[in-house]
Amino acid sequence: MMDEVVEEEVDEVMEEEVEEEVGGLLLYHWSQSFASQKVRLVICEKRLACEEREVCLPLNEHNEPWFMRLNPAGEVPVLVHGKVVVCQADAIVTYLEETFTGDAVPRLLPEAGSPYLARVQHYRELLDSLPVDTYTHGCILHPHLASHGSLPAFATAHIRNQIINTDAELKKLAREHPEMRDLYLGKLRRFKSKLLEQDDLAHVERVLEDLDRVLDQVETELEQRSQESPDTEAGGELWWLCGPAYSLADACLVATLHRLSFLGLSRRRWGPSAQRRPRLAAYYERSARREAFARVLRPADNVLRSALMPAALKAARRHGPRLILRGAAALLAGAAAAALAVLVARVARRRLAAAAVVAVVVVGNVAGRAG
Ligand SMILES: N[C@@H](CCC(=O)N[C@@H](CS)C(=O)NCC(=O)O)C(=O)O
Repeated sequence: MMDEVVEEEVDEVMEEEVEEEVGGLLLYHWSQSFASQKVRLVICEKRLACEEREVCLPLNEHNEPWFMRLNPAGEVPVLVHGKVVVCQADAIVTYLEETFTGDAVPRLLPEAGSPYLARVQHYRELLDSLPVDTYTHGCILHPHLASHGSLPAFATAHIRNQIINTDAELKKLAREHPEMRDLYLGKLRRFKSKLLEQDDLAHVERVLEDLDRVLDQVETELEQRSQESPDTEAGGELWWLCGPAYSLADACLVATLHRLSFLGLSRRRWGPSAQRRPRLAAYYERSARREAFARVLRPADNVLRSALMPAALKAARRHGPRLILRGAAALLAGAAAAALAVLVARVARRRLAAAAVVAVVVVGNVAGRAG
């Protein structure tokens, strides 16, 4: 794995973009990317001002050379803070926690020595160990695994096609950018081995069983919290996964639960229809009322963005230049035609005038001769 925090001169391609951001935070992300969502939840919970730029995964923008130069793995999210570039969601979150420590910035990691620290770290690691891409792509490749996803069928089909086309896309990029050939071919190898797993139904089912075991552990932990919480009697259950304060572990858990719900994997796992894990159901409901959830995970256009926007952008990108060229050609042709018409008219006018003069002279001569 590459260095996660790169503290060096960012290369020339980025120079312009970074310069205007010195002192500020800039996050390259994709709204439907799980790793990006986790980081954005943390940024929002910490109330940090951060400019965001979308890197459209369905349009393969993450594989474009400018982005690969920023993160050679070609993955979102990437955080740029002045001249510091941080890749990997977990490293970004740790960087933010260690860098922004003012009194006005909520802490999401308990202080060293706090009895809650080990618990938060345990759940961060446990939740991060779940291979989200396996069950996300697993549900897209084996739709029967999910019961009620938010992705419409055409979007699922679109993503499936994109997964299938990745192989050809990466090979094409490797041919077109020989200086980055090894990066693209390395990515292709990683992609193929992941795809083999995602395509293997038994493997995806095993991953879902692991997920269930983690959710059971979370349910037990939440049960413990509700017994510790002084407000349980009043129906408050104000504590979070690891203690009284919302933590990085909560951001991981909330993003995971949202992803399961988005994919259609939640109804069998918690809530009234599942009739199991009531603590988890209550926890998710309460989490969904947080501002960060509304800002990051609930934008009504999320599905549209992931499914329709890329197609529209692609069409604009593919046909846009042609349309602009056609428009420009039409304008040029029109201008040329107009100029030609004026010229012809002028010449014609001169010719007409000349012809008229000749005619007058001739007529005059004839008349003179006749007179
Ligand atoms: N380990 C990385 C994983 C990031 C990751 O897998 N990002 C996905 C989106 S959630 C991505 O960019 N996928 C595009 C690709 O791999 O081509 C992290 O935690 O940041």
